Amino acid sequence: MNTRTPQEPRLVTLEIDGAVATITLNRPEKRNALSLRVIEQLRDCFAALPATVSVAILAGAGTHFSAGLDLSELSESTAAEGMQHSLAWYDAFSKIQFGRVPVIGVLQGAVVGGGLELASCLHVRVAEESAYFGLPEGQRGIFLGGGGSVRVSKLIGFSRVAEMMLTGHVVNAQEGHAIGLAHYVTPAGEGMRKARELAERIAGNAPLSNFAILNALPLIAEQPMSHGLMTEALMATVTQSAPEAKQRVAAFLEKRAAKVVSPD
Ligand code: 1HE
Repeated sequence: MNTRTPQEPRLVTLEIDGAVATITLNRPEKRNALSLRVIEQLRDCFAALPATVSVAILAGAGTHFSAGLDLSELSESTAAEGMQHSLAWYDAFSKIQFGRVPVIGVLQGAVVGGGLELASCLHVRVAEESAYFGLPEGQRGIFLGGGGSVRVSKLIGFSRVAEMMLTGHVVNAQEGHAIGLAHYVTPAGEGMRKARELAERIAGNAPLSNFAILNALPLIAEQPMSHGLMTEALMATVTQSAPEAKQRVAAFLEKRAAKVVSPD
C-alpha cells in the first residue's frame, strides 16, 4: 500500500533492474534525515516490491547515508505520541529485516543515530571509506528509539553502544568494519558497484535458503540452545527436502557447480 499523495515529494525512490531493486533515501538536502514520512515511504516501498525482485539495495542520495531522526519532528507533546513514533519505526524496520528479500546497504558519510539504527536492520553493509558511525543521542538529550538498543547492541555489544552514546565517539569506516558495523569497505564511489556484485550472488541462492537466513537465523540466536538446535534441524530438513536443493547438490557432485575458492 502506498499512502503517498500525488503532490507529496518522493522521499524514497525505487528502481528495479531484473531481480535487484535499488531503494534510495532521497532527501539529500536534509542529509536523508528520517522524518515519519520517510519511514512510512520506506515501509511502503519494501511492502510493494514485486515478486520478481529477490534482493534489494538500500542507499542514500548525496554525500551522507542518513543523519538519523529528523530532529525538527521532536515535538511529541505526550509520552503516548513518542511511543507511537517508535512503534512506527519498529514496524518499518521489522519489515525490512524480516522481509522476503535480503537487503544490502551502501553507506557513505554520516550513518548516525536513527541512520545507524536503520543500517543495523540490513543484512549486508557495504561502507565507503567516507562512512562514519555515531550515536549522538546523548548529546541531543534523547535516547535510541528506532530499535538500536537491540539491533546495534547485537552487532557490536552493548558496552560499545554505551561508550559511543556517552562519549560521542565517532567510528570510522575501517573501525566500523573491524567491530562488525560494516562487512565491506570500498573506496569512495565504489559502494554501489560492490553492492550490485553482492546482489547478483545473493539472487543466485535458493529462495528458501535466503528465507531461512533472514528469518530462522535471528530467531535461533534468541532461543535457548535446545530450542535453537531444534529450530535449526527443522529448517535444515525443510530446505534440503526442496527439489531445488537436490538439483543444486547433484550439480556439485556431477562437477557442474562452482567450487568454494580461496578469496586470495
Ligand atoms: C537535519 C538533520 C537531522 C541535518 N534532523 N534536520 N542526528 C544528529 O544529531 C545528526 C545531525 N546532523 C549533523 O550532524 C549534520 O547535519 C551532518 C554531519 C549529518 C551533515 O553535515 P552537513 O554540514 O553536510 O549538513 P548541515 O548543514 O548540517 O545540514 C543540512 C541541512 O539538513 C540543514 O538544514 P537547512 O534547512 O539549514 O539547510 C540541517 O538542519 C538539516 N539536517 N541533519 C533534521 N537529523 C528514532 S530515535 C533516533 C535518534 C537520533 O537519530 S538522534 C541523532 C540525530
